[in-house]
Formats: sequence, structure tokens, C-alpha cells
Amino acid sequence: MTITITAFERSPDGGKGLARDTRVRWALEEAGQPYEVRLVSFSAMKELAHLALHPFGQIPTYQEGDLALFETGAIVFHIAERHTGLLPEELNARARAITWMFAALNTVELPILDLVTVKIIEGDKPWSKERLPLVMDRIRACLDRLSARLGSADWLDGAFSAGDLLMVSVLLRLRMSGILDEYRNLADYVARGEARPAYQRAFASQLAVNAPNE
Ligand code: GTB
Repeated sequence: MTITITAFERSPDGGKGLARDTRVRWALEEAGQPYEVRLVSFSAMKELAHLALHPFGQIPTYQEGDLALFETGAIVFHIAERHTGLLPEELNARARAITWMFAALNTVELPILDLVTVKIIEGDKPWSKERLPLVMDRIRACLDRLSARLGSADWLDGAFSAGDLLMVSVLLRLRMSGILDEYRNLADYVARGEARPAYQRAFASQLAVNAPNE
């Protein structure tokens, strides 16, 4: 059955891989699943046809036969459950990998999104300068713990899993801020994720849509 995902017709990052379709593309590449991409404009995202797929009018969505999903965590979990390569077979190891998926999205991504809000969305507000150090402190508190847990391991819990895929995707958002460079092992961890051939293919395919024409 054909898998179709949605992505920005024109991503605001110009193809740096920061929009959330990249993590879904990456999961599909890791799982060796071919997929098609339907590009949507910002206005089309708010129209009824897209709202039927994504109640919050966002990308990415995932369609496979009569199944339609939204939320990258749910989509990556679905892909990981149905194909090999993203979740361990052994049940306890599998449960731990799923725990890291939730940790990436529920614990680590939240302060990182606050940074985007304070710097970009609310950057012109009078409180944003004052708020920035507080947000940075919350990110560092989280990264201190993550860095300590990762230690010198390649991945969070044994072999690469969907937990690592989501954690690396979330941490990538920090690259421009420079905070990641304060944590050598986390910077190396992200680089290891980006070096995976499946990530490279995912990145290249989203870049092909967004890179300005030569
Ligand atoms: N929790 C949802 C999920 O994980 O699927 C969040 C989905 C989401 O935020 N989608 C964004 C969207 O559709 C795109 S990824 N926004 C349009 C809207 O809400 O109207 C967020 C994003 C956008 C742009 C960049 N960028 O250019 O750097 C990075 C990330």
C-alpha cells in the first residue's frame, strides 16, 4: 500500500531539515519503506480537506490505505511497530526504547520549543530578552541530565532505535543556538544520527523540495 506524507510546499527553514516531516522521512528510510510526499501550502493546511487529516492544520500527516495519522510521535511509532529496524524485539528493551521516544517529545522538546518561541515568535516582545536566560537554563538542566545518561555510549539504550531517531531530531533544533557544543557527547550523538545513510536520504529529499533553484 502506498504511504503518502505531507510536507511544507516551502519550508521556512529553506531545507535545513528542521520541519517535522524530516523525522518521518528518516523513520521511513530506516524502515526501507518507499513513500510519496504531497506538498501543502500554509493556506491549504487550514482548509477542510487538510483539517480532516490533521485537526490542528499542520504537517506532517501520514496516509496508508484508509489509515490517516498525524503527530510525528504517533507516526514514527506506527512505522517502528510495523517494520523492523527501529524497535528491539525483546519486550523490555522495546518498552525502554518507547520510553525514550516519549522523553524526546515530552521532556526534551518542550524547553527547546520555548527557545524558538522566545527567540523568533516573541522576539519583538518586551519580555523576550528577560525570558531568554530562563529558557536557556531550563534547556541546560535537561541536557545536563541527558548528557550524563548517554555518557560515552553511541545510543541511548543499546542499538539505535526510534528513541534515538526522535531524540536526535529534537536536539538538531538546537544547533544554531550553540548550546549543543557545550556537550561534546551530545554533539557527537547528533552527528552520529545525521551520518546514518537513512538520515542522509531523508535530508536530501526534503532539501530537494526546499533548496532555491540554482
Ligand atoms: N506535535 C506536532 C507533531 O509532532 O507532529 C507538531 C507539528 C508541527 O508543529 N508542525 C509544523 C506546522 O505544520 C511544522 S514543523 N506548522 C504550520 C502551522 O502550524 O500553521 C515546525 C517547524 C516549522 C518550521 C521550521 N523551520 O522553518 O525551521 C521548523 C519547525
